[in-house]
Formats: sequence, structure tokens, C-alpha cells
Amino acid sequence: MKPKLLVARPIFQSVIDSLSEKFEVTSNQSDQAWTPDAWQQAIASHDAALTTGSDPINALVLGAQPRLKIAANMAVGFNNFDVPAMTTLGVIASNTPDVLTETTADFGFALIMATARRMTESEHYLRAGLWKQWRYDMFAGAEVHGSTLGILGMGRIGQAIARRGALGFGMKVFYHNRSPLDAATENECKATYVDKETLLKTADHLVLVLPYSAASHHSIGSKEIAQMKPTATLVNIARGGIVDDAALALALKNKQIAAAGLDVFEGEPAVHPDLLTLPNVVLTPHIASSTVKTRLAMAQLAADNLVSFFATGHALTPLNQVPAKSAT
Ligand code: 8YV
Repeated sequence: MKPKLLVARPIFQSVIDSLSEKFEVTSNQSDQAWTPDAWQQAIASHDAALTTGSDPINALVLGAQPRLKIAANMAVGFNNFDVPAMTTLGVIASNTPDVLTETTADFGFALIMATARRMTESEHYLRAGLWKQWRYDMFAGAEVHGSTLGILGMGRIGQAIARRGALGFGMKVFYHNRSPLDAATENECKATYVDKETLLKTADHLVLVLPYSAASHHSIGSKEIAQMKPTATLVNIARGGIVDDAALALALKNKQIAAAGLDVFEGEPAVHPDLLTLPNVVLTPHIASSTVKTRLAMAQLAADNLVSFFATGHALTPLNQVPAKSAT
């Protein structure tokens, strides 16, 4: 008997086809969001799940004696998982590190550029037929090359952004992290560790790339924004909730900082209504990892975690260790 696998969201048909050789696959390709009850019921009748960052796995979803043995997240971030609860209940958690690092860093840089150089704001102006003549100060933005880049959170993606800034754009790169990088990695990224206050005060462009947790909730709120330069831009490609979006909207409205580029939002896909009306913010729908190649690599790594677990008892990129609950 093949193990039963629940694929929570639409993914590549080729990945589903290959998973179907090893699993009895139930695949939600309808793109209908699960109600909490339907999700809990679906999880209860499966041995494995392939989830995305919007699908919660926690004690409530799992119940006291889960049938589920593994949830493979098609994301590097895993704040949709309660990993300690999964460990207690004997459920393996895995994510998709590395395969999206460079692509996500590219997008972080795209948002820095679009925000600093007012690309979407000026495009809307052009599309609205408002462009009548050249003006010396038309959509004058902030310099990117040679400016100071601040990075909050210096994991793999933060480091990839640092390399782009330092080596490609001649930026001075400062970062803040729970702990400094080792000297060799710092040197490779051409980045200097500073405290959070110095980071906020010195950055011309501040990029957030830290994981979401209770500890990082509202890492950027009105107090932090007040310490930033009035000419600064803020980019969030990490997770909704790391920024207090209401405080940011107010700060953008009052020109406390110049502009923001946001790929993630508190309570997404809902977006704070004030952000939707402001011209000095670039908004994208959580697409930083979205190239065809990278999304396929993410889906494939999530699938490989499942296949590996059921073949060997070990996932390839696990987030926890649990005492062996029979994989078969
Ligand atoms: C995903 C992400 O697209 O990997 C992550 O943590 O935020 C994105 O790359 C999203 O979480 C869907 O799973």
C-alpha cells in the first residue's frame, strides 16, 4: 500500500506525476483556500503533506495522535509550522533551503531598485497619460550605487544581497543579526556588523531578511522608523508581521521615510488599505522566489524530502529530529 500524500496547493504537474509513483496523492489543484476544518480533516487522513507557507501545521491541526508522519514545506521559511509541537507529536518537518537563495536575493535587489528609483509610481503616471514633457526633477529618486545598504537578518539570503550590493553596486554594507558572521564570511560579503540602532540610523536602503517568530514580530515599528533617515527606503522580503504595516503606512504618508518596497504583508493576502493608496510604496504579492526554475526546484526538493523520508526514514533537509515513527 502506498502512503497517502496530501498536496495542499497547486504545484507543477510533473512533480505530482512523479510523486504519484510512490504515493497515493490527493492534490488540491483548485486553488481554493482550505477552511480550518477541511484542512484539519484532510491532514487527519494522510501520512504525509506537501505544504506551502500558508498551510499551518500545529497541535490543533494534528490532533493528539496524528497519522501524519511528515510535512514538507515548499518554502525556506517555516513560521506556518509549530516545530516543537510537531516534534512532540512525532511529525518530521522539512523546508527548502538554498534552492531559492540567489533568486530571492535578485528580487530583493529588484525591490531596492524599483523603490529607490520610483519605477512603479512613474509607470502609473505614464500609463495614466499624465506625461506631457520632460522635467529636471521628474520622479527624482535616491541613489543606489555607492549608498549604504543595511541588512537586518544575515542568513543565506541576506548574504547574497550583501554580495550584490558590495560587489555589484559599490555599496557600503552594514548588517545586524542575532550573532555576527564569522570573519571569512563577513569578508566574502564585504559586510560589517553593527548594532540595530546604528543600522537603522545609517542605512540609505534597509532590507529585511530575518525569519518570522514571536521574537521578530514588529521588529520594525514606529520607534524604529523614527530612527531612520527621512531619505531612506525600506524593503521587506522576509515575512508579514516583521513590520508593523499600520505604523509603516503612517510613516510613508508623513514622509518620515522616503519609500518602501514590500513583497510580504501582515495578514496577507490582505494588504493594509492605506498602503494601497500611497504612491511611495512598491507592492508585490509574495513573489520573491518566483521564477519558473526556482519554484520547480523548491517543489522538487519538497518532493525529494518526502520520497527520502519514506525510503530511508530521513528527510533531506529536516527542521527537527523525531524518534522513529515507522515511515511505512
Ligand atoms: C514561498 C517564501 O514562495 O520560501 C519562503 O519562505 O517566502 C517563498 O519563497 C512561499 O512561502 C510559499 O511557500
